[in-house]
Amino acid sequence: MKHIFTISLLLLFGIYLPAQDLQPHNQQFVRILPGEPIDSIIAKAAHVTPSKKQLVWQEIEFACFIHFGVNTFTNREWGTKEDVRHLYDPTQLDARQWAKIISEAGAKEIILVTKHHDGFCHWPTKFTDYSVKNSPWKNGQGDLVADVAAACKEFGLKFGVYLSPWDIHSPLYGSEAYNEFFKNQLRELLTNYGEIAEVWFDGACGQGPNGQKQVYDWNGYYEVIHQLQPDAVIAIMGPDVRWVGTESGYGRETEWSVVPVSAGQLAEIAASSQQKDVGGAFVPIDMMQADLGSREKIINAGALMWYPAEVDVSIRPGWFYHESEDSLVKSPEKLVDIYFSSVGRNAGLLLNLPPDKCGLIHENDVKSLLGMKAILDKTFDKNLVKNARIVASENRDENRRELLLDGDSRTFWTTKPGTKTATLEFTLDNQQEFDVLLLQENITNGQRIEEFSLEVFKDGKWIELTKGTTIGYKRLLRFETTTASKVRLKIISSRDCPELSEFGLFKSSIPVSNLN
Ligand code: FUL
Repeated sequence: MKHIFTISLLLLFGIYLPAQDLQPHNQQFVRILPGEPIDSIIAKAAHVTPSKKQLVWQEIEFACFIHFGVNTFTNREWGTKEDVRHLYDPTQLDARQWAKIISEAGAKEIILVTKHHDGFCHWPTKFTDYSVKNSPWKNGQGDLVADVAAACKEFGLKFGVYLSPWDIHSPLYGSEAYNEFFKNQLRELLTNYGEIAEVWFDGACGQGPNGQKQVYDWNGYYEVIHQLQPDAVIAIMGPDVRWVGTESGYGRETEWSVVPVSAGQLAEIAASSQQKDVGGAFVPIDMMQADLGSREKIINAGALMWYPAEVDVSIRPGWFYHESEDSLVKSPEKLVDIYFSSVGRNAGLLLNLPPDKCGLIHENDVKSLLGMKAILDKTFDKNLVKNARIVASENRDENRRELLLDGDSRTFWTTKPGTKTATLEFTLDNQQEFDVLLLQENITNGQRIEEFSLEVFKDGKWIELTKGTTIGYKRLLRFETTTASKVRLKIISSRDCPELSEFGLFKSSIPVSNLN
């Protein structure tokens, strides 16, 4: 009896029975006990892992946002309650042009703004007349959501929807009826347009037409998504993907996908992961803090969860198209810098392209985007260590170290159980010139590495070239161009056995000093 009681207590508090050597299990959420020893907390943190859909999302790496709407025609960033549907009349709108360029740029997903804060709907919704069906575009016969969904399918892209909870137009806004209206809109989007990979909820919550603010039924919104598109991640105001904290395009140098959440939020977390009732919006942490997941942060947590970062940024200063910004499109070099500082810092990149009044992505934007792609393709064309001989300080399995160079982020090298530091020496057939380091961790078993450095062997001694903290799904570091035939990666600190899936050295196709 006493045993049963102890076992249920242990299970209740997320302690794992000593089936084998007290190793924590991999899971997306884990509780921390009051007074739990630090080593045990760190071991748990090392085994917090992405859900299946979070993993699929992470591997997308690069997605594009499309902000197009009545604001495109009124030249505004945020609409007003003024009815401007008569202005929505793109003459050459071509969602295929968007998808073609976006897939050529190497992105894997489009997230379309289906309704911004102004309330104008880009599909012929049954629930309001403030939509494309009452605009001049295609004499009210158009459906932008259907066009983009079809174009994504044609070009092999995933499709996501942004639906603004804040609605300046709806007379229902500020009442319980609005939540029903919003859920009905979600149901239309999640039923009629095929597979949806991501639902993006904005945090903005302003006043509606009556000056009222809405109390959002987040729980109800999540339920609709879980029911209709269980594989879709819910981003920003949701449990699967977090906002990186700025709209600058730059993630943190130390970016943990395992973050602390307070004990008070445990019930909500458990419920949301099981797709049950949750209370408020799922925003467990202040996403603007500089440090989210260091040891100091996690040892005081009530629980830990896998909650990866998304970096959203526009190719222009604004999210919507403004002719006055045609000369302010970010350069290819700037976009490359953003890529290195988002995808290369363990985050997903969501780059916004705002189509112009004709309904096309402007030529300046296309030029920059494809310019970025050309630089990245040339840079990452050849892993210069591809045929290197590898000597590891320790291998769990002799053959596995070759997996570091196989281009597959799900195969990995690791150390023997218990070993948390390591060195990996790569010897090349001849001298190579390089200035970019690529590292990937096998996140299917968690994010663990806390500190590493890269050294080159020159004039009979090892010299440090660069160093970093977190790796996660992907880490890219640039440094002064160096020529060498022998390099060494040092894993200085890790929360459990380091599991590295990829190692690469490249030569940037543009000077590394000239990237801003
Ligand atoms: C913000 C919105 O207010 C902006 O207009 C834009 O949609 C951006 C992605 O999110 O919160």
